[in-house]
Amino acid sequence: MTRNVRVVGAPTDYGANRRGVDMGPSAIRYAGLAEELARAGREVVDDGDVRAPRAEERDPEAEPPASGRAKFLRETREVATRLADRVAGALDAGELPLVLGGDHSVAIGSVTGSARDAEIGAVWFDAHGDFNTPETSPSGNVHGMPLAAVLGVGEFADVEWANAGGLRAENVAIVGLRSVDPSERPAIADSDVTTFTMSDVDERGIASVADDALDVAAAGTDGVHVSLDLDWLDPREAPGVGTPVRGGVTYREAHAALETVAERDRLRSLDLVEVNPILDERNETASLATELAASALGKQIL
Ligand code: 5AB
Ligand code: MN
Ligand code: MN
Ligand code: MN
Repeated sequence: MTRNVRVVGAPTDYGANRRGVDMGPSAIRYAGLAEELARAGREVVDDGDVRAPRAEERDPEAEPPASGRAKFLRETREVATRLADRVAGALDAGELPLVLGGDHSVAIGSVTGSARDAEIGAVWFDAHGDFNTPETSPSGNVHGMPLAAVLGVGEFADVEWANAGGLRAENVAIVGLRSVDPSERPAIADSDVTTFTMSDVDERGIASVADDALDVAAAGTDGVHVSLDLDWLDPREAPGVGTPVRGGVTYREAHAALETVAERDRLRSLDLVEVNPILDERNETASLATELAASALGKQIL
């Protein structure tokens, strides 16, 4: 199944409350995304960016919304709903949507779009759990909440635009976890998501962990959404991220995991998020993102 790829940028930093990650889509394109995906044998159409509200256009009087301690939830909603329509449209056209973040709050849009007319699973490659809610979040930043949001955890139960109807927690696997907030931990433990920590990667090897994660996401579903937060990798490999955590996967482990995604051939939609070119060194994190996407989309060495 070699579906054409439709690229959609979501240039927002509201979820991270930190400038720079909004330039991720430009940096990833500039790093040669189209050429790299061509090497994976894919036809690529670039759909441009969804419109993200500019900081200058915000009406400070309109805050805070009924969102407790979540910052910029109104802006996040605007981007997510536009993105969800683009992702669903690409899938309707038989294409594979590739979403360029932006901070990880954009995954609310890609996952809800991908799960609009299908039962899906998700593999979350990330140092973090992204399982906070407005109540548990230590920062108020929505990029620490997208998994809780799409699964309707806690106060997100009533936030319809953020809930992904076609995604069940038992089809979600988080891979590479090494930074979980004390307030976030009980929600992960109480949920049916499957977690593979860096200790699991150490003990079992990435190939076996990635294979199990795909089993979880593929079981009984129509396809798998892969959300790749570049802080999943060790900061030595991926310095251009806003919330780096030491002890991440290596360059080779990352490729091996995404090659497993390609081998299993269940990929439905893909995110590349949290690339911050202001913090990067010579655009190498953006470049790495293009390479990893190519591995997930079937690029072969021989
Ligand atoms: B990312 C933290 N848990 O909620 C929080 O990069 C960090 O999308 C979240 O994984 C990191 O603010 C969010 C401390
Ligand atoms: Mn994340
Ligand atoms: Mn992260
Ligand atoms: Mn297996």
